[in-house]
Amino acid sequence: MKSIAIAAIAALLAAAATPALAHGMTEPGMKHRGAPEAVEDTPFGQAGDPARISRTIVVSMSDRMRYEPAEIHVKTGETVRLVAANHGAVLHEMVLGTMDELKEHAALMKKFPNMVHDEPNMAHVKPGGKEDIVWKFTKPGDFYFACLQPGHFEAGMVGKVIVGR
Ligand SMILES: [Cu+2]
Repeated sequence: MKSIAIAAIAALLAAAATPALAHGMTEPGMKHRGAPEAVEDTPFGQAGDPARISRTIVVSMSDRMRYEPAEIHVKTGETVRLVAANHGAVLHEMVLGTMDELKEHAALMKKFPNMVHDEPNMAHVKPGGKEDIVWKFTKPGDFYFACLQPGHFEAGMVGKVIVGR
């Protein structure tokens, strides 16, 4: 009787684990955008709870198409407030993602320069302005942030987030 119950639970767990696994191995072209309801987990983490911020990291952006710092180290599970500060004279952005996703997005921005979207993983910052991204890094790995204003990413406006275990 007990072993039957355990087997049933194991089967349930296996069934529950399968979609999570499939989700982890994101296929190119699979989108994780525009779900305002629950907190959406992405391959690079999820929108963070502002009440659980462990650190604030200011990242300055300039018309030299660079971020300072260009490399950020966080721990898995850490929620940080990234403050994107624009010290340039033109609009800059900080968009978090995987390299594949950012490249895809940059190509799309070239085709549709007026495409407007606002998601928790991005900040669009006017000259002289500041904007926050509160983000929880849920998985270890190397992730990136980039400015997707046409030409900026290609000019090297990209930074790296290294999420350690
Ligand atoms: Cu830019």
